[in-house]
Amino acid sequence: MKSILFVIPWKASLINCGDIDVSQYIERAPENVVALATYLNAQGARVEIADLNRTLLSCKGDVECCLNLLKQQCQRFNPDIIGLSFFTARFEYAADITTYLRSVFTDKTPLIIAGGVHPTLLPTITYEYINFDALIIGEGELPLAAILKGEPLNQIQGVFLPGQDIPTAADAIKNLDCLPFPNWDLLDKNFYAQPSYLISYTQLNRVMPLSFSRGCMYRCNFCAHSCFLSARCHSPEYFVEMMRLTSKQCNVNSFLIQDSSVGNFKEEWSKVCELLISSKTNYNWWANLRVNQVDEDFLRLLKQAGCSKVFFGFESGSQRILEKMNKKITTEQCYKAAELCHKLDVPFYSSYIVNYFGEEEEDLRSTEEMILQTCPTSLAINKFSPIPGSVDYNKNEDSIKPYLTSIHNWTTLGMLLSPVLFGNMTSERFDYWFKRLKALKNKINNYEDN
Ligand code: B12
Ligand code: SF4
Repeated sequence: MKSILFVIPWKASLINCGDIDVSQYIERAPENVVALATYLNAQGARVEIADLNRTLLSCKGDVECCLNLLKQQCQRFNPDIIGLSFFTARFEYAADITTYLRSVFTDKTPLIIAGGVHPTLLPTITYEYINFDALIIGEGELPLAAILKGEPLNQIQGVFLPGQDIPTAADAIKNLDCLPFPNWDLLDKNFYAQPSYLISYTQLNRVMPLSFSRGCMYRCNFCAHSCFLSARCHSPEYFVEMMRLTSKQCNVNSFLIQDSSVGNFKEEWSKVCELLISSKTNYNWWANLRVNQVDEDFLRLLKQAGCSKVFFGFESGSQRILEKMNKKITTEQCYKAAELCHKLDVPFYSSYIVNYFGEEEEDLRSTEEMILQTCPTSLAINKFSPIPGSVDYNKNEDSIKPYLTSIHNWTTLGMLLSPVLFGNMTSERFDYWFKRLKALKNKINNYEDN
């Protein structure tokens, strides 16, 4: 079987970061690439990960030093295939890294391919900017296994070659339990497990991310849901064993459950909770939950099973805006979810989007009111950007395109930093409201830190 080196491009904020407080910078461990690497390794492939976030931090933000270390890893490991994994926010850095890799190999260049959210969503645009040998559309496990076994690229489902017209997605793994448990030794697990504000938002525990399910059955207009294939979950028994093994391997008792919402598979997640309670684990965990899936019994069960914080996407205090977003929740459900959290003493984080299409000052006033009345434990205020993979991007592609004149602008869009105002107010009034809500956020989050 052939060998593969996965490359994870760095994130923008690490460039030239210098000597920094690492706890402010560590993000979640890249569970997706570890899952892929573990799977291929179990099939007999030689696998390594070049985690350039980790490397760039150890180089104190010096990109040249980071690329040099990547070169040394390539020379030592000598892979047949190099596979980059990236979402839109790292498109630009994937281009820089690929150009560098092509200059490093003077004799036999490995096959340089890419997968992940951005190549899946925008394969043709990816080829316009980056000279990849192949792109993988959708979940990487099955096509990568076929490539590593030496099957011809043009016969593998999910492989999109330069010059081809229509990409087809790879088959999704139907039974997630057939995947091996993640081998965290494939990256610097101690680096990722160390306490970080970016992961926990406040509680500083050693923590690792884990996913019980993949995909989402909702279709909110602002979300890049078209990168998901069907929604599936592990069996509760498999997942609790995955927690146990990860806890042992990484010396953590805290987990961040990455699922879109643990209420998407409510019955199965309830069983996970029951297993955690009956096996008397002392794990604590945080998870996303949609407000339309909250009820008192479920929340009580989550708490009893170790849930120490719930993440809600309230998105807006205005029902009109929630409907425009196709969020399929009501403001009443948001208030009710917050009330239940206070009643059962479950800390919660609520996240809002501002600058949405047609937003009026009145809508922002309702958002402010919701924040004040629901008293979240922590708060996020995000400016809306039509992100690739979302309905909002697809519907507005023509008006967004003129702005996308360089790969750097794609990065900005991918980081949700579009400079365009989508609401119905002047930029002065929007700035006024944005500052006002941000100040509220700082007050709430600081209060929690103390
Ligand atoms: C975890 C996560 C993160 C982590 C990343 C952790 C890490 N170290 O990599 C963190 C917290 C850092 C993060 C940050 C952001 N994220 Co995020 N994140 C996710 C999340 C919730 C889960 C990703 C995951 O593990 N999925 C499960 C695995 C199985 O799926 P996967 O990642 O797609 O991987 C499969 C395939 O894509 C493929 N594949 C992946 N890599 C490769 C490589 C090769 C070579 C091949 C062949 C195949 C392949 O195989 C994998 C296994 O089947 C997704 C939503 C989601 N549910 O996917 C959003 C998501 C990826 N994030 C998104 C966004 C927008 C962001 C932010 C911009 C948010 C923000 N407001 O700042 C930032 C950007 C940060 C930055 N500056 O770089 C969007 C991306 C949209 C887009 N067009 O890029 C998503 C899709 C959320 C959404 N629904 O809108 N995120
Ligand atoms: S925002 Fe959440 S609930 Fe809505 S489609 Fe995306 S992942 Fe699903």
